[in-house]
Amino acid sequence: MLYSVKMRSAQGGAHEEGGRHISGAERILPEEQLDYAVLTMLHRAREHERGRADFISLKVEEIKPQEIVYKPLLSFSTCPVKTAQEGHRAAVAELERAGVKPKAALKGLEMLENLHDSMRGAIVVDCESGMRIDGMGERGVRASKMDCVNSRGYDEYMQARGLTGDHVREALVLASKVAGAEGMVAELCWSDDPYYVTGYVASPLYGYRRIPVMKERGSGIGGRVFFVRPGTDMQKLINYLEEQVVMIQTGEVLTC
Ligand code: PML
Repeated sequence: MLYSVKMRSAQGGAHEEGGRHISGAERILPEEQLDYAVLTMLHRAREHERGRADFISLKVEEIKPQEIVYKPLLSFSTCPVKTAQEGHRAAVAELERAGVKPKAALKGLEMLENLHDSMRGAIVVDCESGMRIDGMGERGVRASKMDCVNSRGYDEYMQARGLTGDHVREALVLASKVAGAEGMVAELCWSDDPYYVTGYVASPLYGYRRIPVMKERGSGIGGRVFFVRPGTDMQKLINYLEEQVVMIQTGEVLTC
């Protein structure tokens, strides 16, 4: 049996009482790995570079096998950039290549640049008009309930490519779930961790394009924009991203 473990932490009280979001994490794991996962999350909530959390919520739920959908891991490659300016240019080019109109790509980028603080969820934007269409305010749409089928195999796969750490591990799994949504054209993301400047553009067509520099060091603002085709059923999309349990697997090494 698998279990979903979720952590969210905030400063100044709970999120729903106006507390500032500090960190979040989520895993889907077999029972024997639960204790370790809970302790790791607790540690992460208390040690985060965005600040000291005074509210930590941990939720553990059983997942029934029939609730699970399987999706492939996105392919992975890196754009050679050295500055945030180059990173933004590369991101816009990648978004356009994936099918986002130039105006919409720039608008999405601006939305992330102009955030006053990080959002827990993502902004959803029409890939042609560049209009925000989720109507979810400061909360945004949260991509949740995903993990990889074989955690150890996935860690080995990442390490073999020189990719270590929670950020990239979690981001590639999340991006793989997001790219599997109906109507999804591309995702733009960079981290809200002040000392982690990497971001990415992910798409069903070109996979996970990692962009090593997307912001200046020290900036605690980051987030995600999901670009979708006009006419995408938003209720269905939100339900998939927030509620559908998705386990990610690759063709060869990672399947159990
Ligand atoms: C995050 O930390 O929330 C996003 C991380 C984005 C980049 C991950 C990477 O490829 O290193």
